Amino acid sequence: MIRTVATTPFDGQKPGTSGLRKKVPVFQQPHYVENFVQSVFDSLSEFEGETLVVGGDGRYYNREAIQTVIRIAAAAGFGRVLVGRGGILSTPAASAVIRKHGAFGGIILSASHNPGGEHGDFGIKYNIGNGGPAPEPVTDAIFARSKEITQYRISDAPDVDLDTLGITRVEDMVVDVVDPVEDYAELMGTLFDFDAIRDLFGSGFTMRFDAMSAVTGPYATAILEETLGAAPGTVVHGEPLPDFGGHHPDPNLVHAHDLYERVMAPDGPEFGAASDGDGDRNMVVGRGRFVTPSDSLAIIAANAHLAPGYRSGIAGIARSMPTSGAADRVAEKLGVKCYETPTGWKFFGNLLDAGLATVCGEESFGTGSSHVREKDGLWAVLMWLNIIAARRQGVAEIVGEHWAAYGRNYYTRHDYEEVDAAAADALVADLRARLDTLPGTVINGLTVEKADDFAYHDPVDGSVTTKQGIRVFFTDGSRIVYRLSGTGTAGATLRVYLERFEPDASRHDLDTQDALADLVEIARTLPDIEGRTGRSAPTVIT
Ligand code: VG1
Ligand code: CO
Repeated sequence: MIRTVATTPFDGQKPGTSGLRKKVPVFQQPHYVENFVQSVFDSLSEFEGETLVVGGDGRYYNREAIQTVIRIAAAAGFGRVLVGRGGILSTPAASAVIRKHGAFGGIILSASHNPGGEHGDFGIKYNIGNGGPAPEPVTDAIFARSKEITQYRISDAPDVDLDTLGITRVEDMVVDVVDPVEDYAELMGTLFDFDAIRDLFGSGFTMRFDAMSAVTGPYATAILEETLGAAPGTVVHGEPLPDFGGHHPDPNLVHAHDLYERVMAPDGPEFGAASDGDGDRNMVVGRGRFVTPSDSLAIIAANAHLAPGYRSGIAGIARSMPTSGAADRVAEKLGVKCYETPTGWKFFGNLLDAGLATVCGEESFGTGSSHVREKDGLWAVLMWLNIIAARRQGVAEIVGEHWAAYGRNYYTRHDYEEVDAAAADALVADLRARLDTLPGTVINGLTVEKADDFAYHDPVDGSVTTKQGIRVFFTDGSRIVYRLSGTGTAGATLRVYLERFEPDASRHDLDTQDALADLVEIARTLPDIEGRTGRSAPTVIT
């Protein structure tokens, strides 16, 4: 039976950079999930009888939220729900399933790289029919609806058995529990030269893939070990756990440090990779060389033609504004455009749909392509394996040759996490107020060339998105960017992005923090980070 339940709005159900993210206890409040999901459906139209894809990264509260989504979808009139077995679907796999089955959209339960568990974070994200995150007009409508909601409609059917493949019904709606890996693995097989990668592993190439006890484990095991012949044990922490084993499922030099150390050891594996909570991020490290995400995007773009799915070349590149300019240099050489978008994958969707870009990336360990509408961790890893197999070179050699050909963009990001939100807002507002007076100023020997607040003009739908980050450019080509995170769940996180281009190959082997030391100092003092936030050093440096 379908019941109508009276409810009142909750404050703050505003989707951020990538969906609604809050602490688990917030989501556990009665009506909280129901209100948000009903607000999503109330903001959409003409989905009667259509298919909705549902799945998540397996974190704490995943199964409970999925049951609620299914009951509300049935009451709203969806014809079919495709849900991953065990409630599992990585974010890129959900995108692939939406696209392959022509679904109306999808609901992804994840807080991505944020920690999980009973007191950790949870999240809900709506993706549209192209497989990508809902664009701003849709998320704005969802938020507006959440502030006015007075009732939701829900089936009182019992829980669906999420662990058994096959079809059941909730009211008139079909619920199809599907293998979470199958469609995704098939898609990967069409993009990459699996035979060449199989030969690579067959010749003794060693790898360690750290799934960080998050969603990518089943995908990586099926593809790397079972399909491509990587040695058993190549995938570690391969079982998705509700609390990610108590770790922070963020693949970077801080949270995947163990992987880094192992690959750097002389007797370690030749290649290491890791993925985040929901499987859309990736970290790539070769013996003797960590690859920054910005470099990874550039190198993938320059070598994509080596993979069968991209043999005819790429139409264009897109990168988020804070991502380094390394990809721009590749685009220039290839004679294609490089688009600069605000942070968050939702801004790539239009460019990909319009065929303007093929490869996209963000400095935050995200790379992907037109095969789905999300960033895709395992895709990036397979692309690297394909490139390594085709070039018969190791990661360090490939990166070294890339820098020699294009120059090196030294790059680092300094995060100040959980700072006082008002202080962070004031810091940014103050920088914004100084934009006009900064040009010409000399700080620590560097001269400010220009400064602005990044605004994006979408070339496809003409929409304008303002206030996407304060940029300070220096006359020597260096750049500092300041922006506030839109994915945190406590206080504010100030992100400071630093970059300097170095054309001289004899200076390509410096330590990144050393190479950028003067810029780091300027970045700290220009807005007086310590005075305003009480922090003398960043929480996380990547
Ligand atoms: C961060 C990253 C951004 C990424 C987003 C979602 O956002 O900076 O590049 O798209 O996370 O990634 P923010 O607003 O906190 O800087 V994920 O893997 O958390 O979906
Ligand atoms: Co993620």
